[in-house]
Amino acid sequence: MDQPKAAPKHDAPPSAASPAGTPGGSADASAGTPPKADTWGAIPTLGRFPQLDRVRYPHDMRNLSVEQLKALADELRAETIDTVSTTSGHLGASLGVVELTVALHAVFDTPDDRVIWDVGHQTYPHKILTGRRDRIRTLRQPGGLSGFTRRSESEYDPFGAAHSSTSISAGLGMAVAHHLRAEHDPSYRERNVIAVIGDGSISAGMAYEAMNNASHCGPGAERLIVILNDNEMSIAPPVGAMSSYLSRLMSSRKFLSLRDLAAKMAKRLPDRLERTAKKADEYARGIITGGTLFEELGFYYVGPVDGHDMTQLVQILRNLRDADDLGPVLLHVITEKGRGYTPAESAGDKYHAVAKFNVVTGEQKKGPAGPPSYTSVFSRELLRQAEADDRIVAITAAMPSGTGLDKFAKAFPDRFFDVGIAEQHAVTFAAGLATEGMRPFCAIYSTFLQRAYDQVMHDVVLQNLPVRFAIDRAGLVGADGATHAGAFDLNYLGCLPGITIMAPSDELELLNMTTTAAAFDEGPIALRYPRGGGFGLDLPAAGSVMEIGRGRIVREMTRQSGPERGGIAILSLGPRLAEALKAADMLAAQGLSPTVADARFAKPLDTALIEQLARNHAVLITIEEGAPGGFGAFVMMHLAKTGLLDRVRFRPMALPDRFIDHNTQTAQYHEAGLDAQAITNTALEALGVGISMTQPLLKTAIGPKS
Ligand SMILES: Cc1ncc(C[n+]2csc(CCOP(=O)(O)OP(=O)(O)O)c2C)c(N)n1
Repeated sequence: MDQPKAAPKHDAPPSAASPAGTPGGSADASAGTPPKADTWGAIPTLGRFPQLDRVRYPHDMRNLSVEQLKALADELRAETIDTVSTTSGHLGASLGVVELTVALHAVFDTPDDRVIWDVGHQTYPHKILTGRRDRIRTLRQPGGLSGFTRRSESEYDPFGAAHSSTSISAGLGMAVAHHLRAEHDPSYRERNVIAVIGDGSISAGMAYEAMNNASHCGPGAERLIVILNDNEMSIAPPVGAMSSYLSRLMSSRKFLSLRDLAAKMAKRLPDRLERTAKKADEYARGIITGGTLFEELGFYYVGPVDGHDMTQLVQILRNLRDADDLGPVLLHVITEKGRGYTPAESAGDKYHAVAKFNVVTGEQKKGPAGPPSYTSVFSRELLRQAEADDRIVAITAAMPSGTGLDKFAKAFPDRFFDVGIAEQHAVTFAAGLATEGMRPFCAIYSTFLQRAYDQVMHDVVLQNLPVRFAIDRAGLVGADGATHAGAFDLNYLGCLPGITIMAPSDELELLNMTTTAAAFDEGPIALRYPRGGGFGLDLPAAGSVMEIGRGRIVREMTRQSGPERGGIAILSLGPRLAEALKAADMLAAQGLSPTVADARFAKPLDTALIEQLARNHAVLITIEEGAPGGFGAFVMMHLAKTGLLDRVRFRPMALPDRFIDHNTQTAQYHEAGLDAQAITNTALEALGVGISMTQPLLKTAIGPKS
């Protein structure tokens, strides 16, 4: 592969800011002075980490010795810990790749060479080394850096991520594109493409689709280096045959030795020597014993390698960079999640995702004790149902604790299935279970269920199989941002014929909807509920079965505003009901008395309720925690078909037609225009009165649409 050029082509920072690492500059980092920039001086740890202070961009590292890189890694780790202690976030994965991050940026010519991080949750050290240290403490904060990779954030993020297992496909596309471009433009330099993927993420089908294609994809693909970051952890301990295979691969071999490295250079040696070295290479790589799965897929397998040994890492990466014709490479690197921070290393979850914490003790800050989460209410009721009904089974795609199914797993290990990061398989597996009379609950976050859309349509809904979709994290989700927002499930499910879709307005409703789903055998049924806590309602010991497709009036208009119909109706789907009720109070303060209804079902619609609201009110507002084209659109369609749209002033309120960045959930909904004030404004505007009006409304203002 190409040697990296002396100077990167990208828009490099001023060399004055990085004297030690300036291409051609002194290899003695101690000769440099810390960079100065507008916000650089605001870094709270500046001065504490001498080696790190000299690295603002990767080219500042390219002349460092291995010893200096080791020192840099130690400081980078400390900076990462210090940062996440104040921001919260994905700590464990980031700590595991500190050495790998340093070695990659030291050896490869980033950003011209592309480093793609799968999921992107392990990129805090990468962000610190790629010009973002001065903003790293804005990570996941409003207006701050994203918790994942993002093309718009940095040229060092060649591919945006957050959903797993995309890196090999994207990297392959880039490698092939580089080749095609170079063919037509001799001045275009082909680049190395490195995809770093975890042992959890490599369990997903998409990774295999990419590997299956890589060695047959044509010229360019040979520049792809897949680095399998094997820490024997996903969020939970990884599951499945692939995970066992990797463990066997790891334990059956010693870490790659220097002899193996020499063998990698075999092609450059004279013939006889080449043969001997090649033999050693084959032996070391296990080809004699049948090779690895990756070799069978056409990859040049190298490993396993100690991912915390900087000396080895740098040597191996250099060799891979400089070798010309290995084909697509798979470098198997063994790392430890949470490495170098005792509280993380000793925690069961390796601090995969942490709240703000005390650096000395590792103790995480607990938020104020709030009401139980929707997740926990679902989990508790499902357990109760499963105790009484042994046909109930639960499926998660690598998210046992996030979905609350960890408790189910403990109570009913035989009826619990963690299928790995494999949402597509999870859905069709559930379909198979349903064909044989089981009652599967497939608990998947709204955003990740997007992966399994065809399976939902083709394998479940088309066959009318009673799979229960427990769709957690529906709506806006806060600090994880747009990649994780559950914004689209009402749209992508709502258009499927025959599916039932429920959305609880509070935790009591969720309890009853879980009970309803358990009892519902007539076809596919989904319940979508949000991230976070409910309202602290007293919950009965058991839920009750609801009538399918029947909403409820929560607050009835008390005063008819005119001789005919008049007034406002707000029809809410999901937990925006609380905001609708607040809006009703705000409107009441202005002399209006809206009707507020809870739709409960996005499908089938409660058409009787909708028609009643449209007939008896001048204004009908719908509100939902989803993108345009969901519940409001279904209601509008019904109104249009029945002619009621001609009579009522209909105002659908949904998320705006753009992605909402990370922020608190409350701020996100405010930005989206879906809070009580926005509902109030919408109502007043629909009535045709000024929103600043404080006097009680005139009867004429709330008469029917002319
Ligand atoms: C499609 C999809 N499903 C689920 C997730 C949630 N998720 C985020 S990280 C992660 C575990 C990844 O494990 P691994 O690749 O081994 O990386 P590690 O965190 O161990 O470094 C999961 C399941 C996701 N990001 N994308």
